[in-house]
Amino acid sequence: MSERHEPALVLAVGGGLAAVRTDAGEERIAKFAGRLDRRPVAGDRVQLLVEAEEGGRIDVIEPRTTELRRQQRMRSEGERAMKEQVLAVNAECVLIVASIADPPLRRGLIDRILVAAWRGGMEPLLAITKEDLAERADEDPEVVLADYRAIGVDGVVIDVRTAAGEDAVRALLAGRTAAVVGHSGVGKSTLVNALTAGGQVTGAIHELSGRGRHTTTTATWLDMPAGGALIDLPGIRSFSLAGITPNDLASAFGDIADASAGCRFSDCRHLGDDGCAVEALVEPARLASYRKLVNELETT
Ligand SMILES: Nc1nc2c(ncn2[C@@H]2O[C@H](COP(=O)(O)OP(=O)(O)OP(=O)(O)O)[C@@H](O)[C@H]2O)c(=O)[nH]1
Ligand SMILES: [Mg+2]
Ligand SMILES: [Zn+2]
Repeated sequence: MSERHEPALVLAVGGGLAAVRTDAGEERIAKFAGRLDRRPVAGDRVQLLVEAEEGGRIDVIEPRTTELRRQQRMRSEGERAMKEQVLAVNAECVLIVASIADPPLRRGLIDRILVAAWRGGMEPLLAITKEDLAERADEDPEVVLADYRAIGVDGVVIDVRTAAGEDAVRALLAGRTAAVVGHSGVGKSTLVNALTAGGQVTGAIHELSGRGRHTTTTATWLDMPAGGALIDLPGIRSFSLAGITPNDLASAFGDIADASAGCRFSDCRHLGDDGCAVEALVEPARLASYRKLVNELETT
């Protein structure tokens, strides 16, 4: 069999190898060419050198349309050392998944992912899961949804075990590609499996990700039967904002930006400043999220 290059999509990466699918529909486990200047990520379009019956080598990574990135603190290298991690690429949206309970909903985490999505040029969407556990929760899921809708983030409240929830998320995604992000155990994979009919987990992915019932360890691309795709990501505990400017933050809080028109001083930071109009106009939980993030920006 002669050597040839074929365009392909990266489905999952693990252990220095990638599960890829060629545009001809063939799945292969690929090595990385030594000269690659970055690591392939789920969602990457690549040129695959097909050299044998099986396998292949990723020789070229095509330019990316979007990147979802976060900063990671490197414990081994001291408190201040940060490393950038690319979680998923070429997604059009970021589906933020948060359960209303078990684990409890954390607005701070949602807000940070929002900022990262906007910054990376993706539309953030919100799915609040485990509606069936709402009585145990501190917050009303519909109120959470309304607060985010007020800043232009579309979302749904779902019980992942009902078809109604699946339909609502499908409508939200409208056939697009979304990176699915959130804390561990919120139900990302459960939702992804429902939307991709579960049957998409094929041999190559299985080999690399060991994908099954348990916690997700590798970003994994899965097609939705009616169009679009989901990139199921491992759960994240924290989402550092290092490298994000106050301007990035302002665009993530359009409601605060609007309300600030009434502040006495144009450089008002809305942190209890004299003549601040924001406190009276913005929902307290939103303002608290904003203040927490400003604080964090100033300490990283
Ligand atoms: N009660 C209830 N449980 C759910 C719902 N959705 C998912 N779960 C359960 O929540 C647990 C975690 O679900 P996963 O889908 O593995 O969560 P995940 O977000 O993919 O977790 P990581 O891969 O670790 O990030 C499983 O036991 C699911 O059965 C829901 O709507 N209601
Ligand atoms: Mg998972
Ligand atoms: Zn103000």
